Amino acid sequence: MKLGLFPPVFKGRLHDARTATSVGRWLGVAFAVCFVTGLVSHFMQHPPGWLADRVPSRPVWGYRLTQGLHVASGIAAIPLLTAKLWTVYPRLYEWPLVRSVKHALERLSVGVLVAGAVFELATGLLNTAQWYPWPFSFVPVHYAVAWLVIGALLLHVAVKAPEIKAHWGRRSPGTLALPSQDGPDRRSLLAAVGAAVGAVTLTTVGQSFTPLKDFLLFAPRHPDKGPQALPVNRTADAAGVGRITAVEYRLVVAGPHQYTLTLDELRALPQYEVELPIACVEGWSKSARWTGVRVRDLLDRAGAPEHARVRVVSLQSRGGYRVSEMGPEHARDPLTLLALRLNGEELDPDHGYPARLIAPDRPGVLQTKWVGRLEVPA
Ligand SMILES: Nc1nc2c(c(=O)[nH]1)N[C@H]1C(S)=C(S)[C@@H](COP(=O)(O)O)O[C@H]1N2
Ligand SMILES: [Mo]
Repeated sequence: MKLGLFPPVFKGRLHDARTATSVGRWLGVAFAVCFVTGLVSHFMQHPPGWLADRVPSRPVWGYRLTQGLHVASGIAAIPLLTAKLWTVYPRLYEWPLVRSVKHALERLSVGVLVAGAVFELATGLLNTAQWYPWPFSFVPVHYAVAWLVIGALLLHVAVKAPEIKAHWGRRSPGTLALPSQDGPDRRSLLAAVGAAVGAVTLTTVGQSFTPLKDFLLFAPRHPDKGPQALPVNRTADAAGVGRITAVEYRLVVAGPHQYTLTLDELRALPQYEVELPIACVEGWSKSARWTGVRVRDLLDRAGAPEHARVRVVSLQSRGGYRVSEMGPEHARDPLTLLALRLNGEELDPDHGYPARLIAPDRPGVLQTKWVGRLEVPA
């Protein structure tokens, strides 16, 4: 390329619409899965009023599946997006920069799409590593930009519909004769991208899909590492919860008939055992055996109405996760426990000793540890 010549000439092949379509449709699938599972996660954590009393507690593995898919599809999208950007980057040098108002808007929407997509994948990936090196609050920003990306993506697909249609099938139509010698190269590129997706998936998905845990390479948390073979997101020390002793511990159940229980009294109530996962929003999940008292039994004794919502309050004095709320589906579920034991032992302090909430189909962040109060509106 001669100096000063603009725009540059791209002699490399595969920077064409057919390659862009081939990679783009898989990227589209990854984004669609990621967006829908992200919405599920958002609404389970922050249900709007009309949903708050209806958040389902079944299937028990529901959130584990959707959040596992959310993180896996986001990670798979990284090599796909990289390949897609490589395919189309010569368009950056398109000249003239803008040909019409429509063209300007189209380029602008692609700019929003690329910037938003890179932002979502980067912040999401760092979130799975529990690393928040930015000044804004992750959840609302990640959520808002997701809408921006999906909007720009739908617009992009609509604008490109004719080209996508022309290149979707196995063979390109005669009207768009492409150099046929590109076929093998394109297949090699797609095979390489497929291999990259397979590799990043295989080496990370074991953090939530435990049968593949032996292949874990890059995942920040291994499902077997942690006290009582269960990972910990925030330790008792990190949460500022001092050692809580059995003697001083009290559980307050505040409802129409408020009462207080000591740990011995809690242990003397009927105990149930359930097998339920902790499914962390940050991408890991692991099933465990929990033993404790049914929350619904505790609520009945306080005279709580059947449809009451419940606030679960931790002894942790500050931090975003010290309180969680639960609608009747979860509060009345026979599997929802105030757990005292984990895998046959007393809870480790890092798992919420002496008592923590465990409920089916619920984001890990809402499985409150070091529970000191259950509150129902009087
Ligand atoms: N009080 C309190 N409960 C909490 C948290 C917390 O920081 N404080 N972290 C939550 C998060 S993000 C997760 S994933 C689970 C993890 O439970 P574990 O440490 O027992 O595996 O606890 C939840 N319960
Ligand atoms: Mo979490």
